[in-house]
Amino acid sequence: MATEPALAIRQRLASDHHRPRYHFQPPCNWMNDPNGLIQWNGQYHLFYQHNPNGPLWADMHWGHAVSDDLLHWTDWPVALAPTSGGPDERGIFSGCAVDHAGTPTLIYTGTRGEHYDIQTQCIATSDDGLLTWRKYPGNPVIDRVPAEAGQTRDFRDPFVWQEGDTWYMVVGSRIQDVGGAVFLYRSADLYHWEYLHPLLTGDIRRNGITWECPNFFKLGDQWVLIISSHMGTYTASVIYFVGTYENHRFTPHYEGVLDYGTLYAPLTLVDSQNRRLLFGWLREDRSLAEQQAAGWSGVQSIPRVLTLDDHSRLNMSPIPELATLRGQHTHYGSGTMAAPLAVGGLALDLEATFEPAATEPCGLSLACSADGNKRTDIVYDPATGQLAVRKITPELFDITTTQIRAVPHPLAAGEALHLRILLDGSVIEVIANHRTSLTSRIYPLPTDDTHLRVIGGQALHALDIWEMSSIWPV
Ligand code: DQQ
Repeated sequence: MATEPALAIRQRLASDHHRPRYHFQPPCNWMNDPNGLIQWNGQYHLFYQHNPNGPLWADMHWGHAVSDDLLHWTDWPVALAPTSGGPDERGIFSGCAVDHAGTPTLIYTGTRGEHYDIQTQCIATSDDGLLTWRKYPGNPVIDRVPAEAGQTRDFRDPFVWQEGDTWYMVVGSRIQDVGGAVFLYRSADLYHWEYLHPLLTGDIRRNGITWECPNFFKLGDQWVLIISSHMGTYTASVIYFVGTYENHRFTPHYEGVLDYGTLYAPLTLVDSQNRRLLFGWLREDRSLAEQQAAGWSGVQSIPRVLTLDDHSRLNMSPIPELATLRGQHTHYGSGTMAAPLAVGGLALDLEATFEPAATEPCGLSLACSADGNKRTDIVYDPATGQLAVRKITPELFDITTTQIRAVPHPLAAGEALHLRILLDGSVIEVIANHRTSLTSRIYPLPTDDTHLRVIGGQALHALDIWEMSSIWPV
């Protein structure tokens, strides 16, 4: 199904060392949210917010890629494009996919109006194995925001599931002057929807004005609501709530941050192994002019397997399939490792365990110059209980440039620090102790800065480094 032009474009851009080698992105141009995740006849389908005509956000379509293993993807044709005069004429916004009694069905937000002022929920189906899609002639299936929202615009990103014979949908929105909200609907046939009530409403001061991209699902014996909060900052914008769900009422008892960095608008699916998998859009961290010049923007995270721990915290691990991309392996045991280590390139999977002393920071410096002056530090400070990603560029007076993100990561008494780090060109996914996620992008990234250094080597217990192979046949 891969088309020559797509592969040719990938080949042309492959020498751009900012581009990831083992994370999914389209051949070129803009991508944001993952959409419509579904496994069909064993194959994983990833749809995504896409501008097929340029590297900046505009004119939203749904791009489409297919995979047998969640790692190697084949580009399929664009699945959904705006229809002039239709309810999605201004753009196809985010949504989900379901198996409707054997019919693959996409449920998405159609937008109209110059400022996307009219947002409605629409449906499309496929009868040729998810290749082409036919929009339901009766679209939209939900045509207005519930009156209690007190506003008429923000109403998007349907997430649908089935309980027995009944379908349920949550839609991201807001209640004027109150805060973000997720509205709950019910349907017997997927096409006629009855509004029930807000599933949850936020506090405008704490968690933002508008909630986007809700996901609501059972995990173990609890229910989890994930929302992306449009706060205009990079901090704590993907939030989750864990609680009970009875009589269509959700009562959260725990609130956490899913990612503190550039991961946004995540979407989940359950696969045939009964795993709840999460993909997230890894946003860029460079100017629009640089994105335009590069010809591409946006990356999908490596899918993560979600579980809950005994404290109701969401735990996340990159899919175990990732191990199949691991090549050259280096292992270090405990003890000081002062000298910078030359590692093979900028596509690495790392696991490190530290037993932090009371005061000494520990962690790893990645993408280091040989002299160690230029680098990106991923460092835990036991004195503050904070984990940070800090980019050091000496040219700018030894101070950080693009980013320093320090986030809370409290360790229990006697708990070791575990770091899982996926470095891939300009992408860094950091997950500490399976529960604190801090994704970042590194720009600019000189090609020769491929050393690694341990910070606080005395605390190092074990370090494993794998060089990763590319997922593309170019
Ligand atoms: N992205 C889509 C919206 C969604 C937002 C538009 C989140 O549907 O609310 O591209 O990144």
